[in-house]
Amino acid sequence: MSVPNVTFYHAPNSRSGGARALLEELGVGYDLQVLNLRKNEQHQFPYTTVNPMGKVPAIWHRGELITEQPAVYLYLADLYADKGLAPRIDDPLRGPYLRWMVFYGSCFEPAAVDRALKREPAPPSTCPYGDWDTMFNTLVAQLERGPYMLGERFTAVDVLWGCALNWMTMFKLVPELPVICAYVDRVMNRPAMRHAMSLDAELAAEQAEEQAA
Ligand SMILES: N[C@@H](CCC(=O)N[C@@H](CS)C(=O)NCC(=O)O)C(=O)O
Repeated sequence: MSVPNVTFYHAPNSRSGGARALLEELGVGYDLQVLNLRKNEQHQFPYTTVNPMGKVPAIWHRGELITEQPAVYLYLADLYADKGLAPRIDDPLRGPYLRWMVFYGSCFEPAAVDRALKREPAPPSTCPYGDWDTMFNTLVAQLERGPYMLGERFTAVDVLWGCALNWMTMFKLVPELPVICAYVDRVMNRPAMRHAMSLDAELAAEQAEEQAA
């Protein structure tokens, strides 16, 4: 059954880059709507009527809004299930797939932000990620099983983590452990990922030129 294209709201050099990379990995059509974050378009009409949070990535599809990176990735990979980037519900890998998608948003990002801002986290028993070392060591142990997050199988969760760890290591927000660097290289050097990154660089250059004009 053919589905209508998703409308994808994107800004270059932002968290929506990974969602675009997933669309490229899936090899599907999408209607691209570009926002210029430097012009604050995300907090102005008409985008405020699309996503009142003023954040990207966002998707509109079949009259509904999808936001938050793990939800966007889960939605797209399931929407195009025939592309094989999401373990199905009867696959034993479905559980770990969901776990690592959600771990990203509910443990890793809050921990990385607290750490980057040198903020005192909540006590481990109430903190959503426990403490940095436990969270980070849990992530590293999973990556060490490799070559991908779920083992031999490349899935949408690798697009999320590959892109995130690429940024985080670049900005020294996460230690550049050999296992992390090797994982990032493995994911980011896939042809579709490289293509998505070059599309993003083009968009960023266009926006920079516009700004300078
Ligand atoms: N919880 C959101 C966070 C998205 C987010 O923070 N996006 C940033 C781009 S990296 C953004 O849109 N910032 C624009 C702003 O807040 O003004 C998600 O996981 O998708």
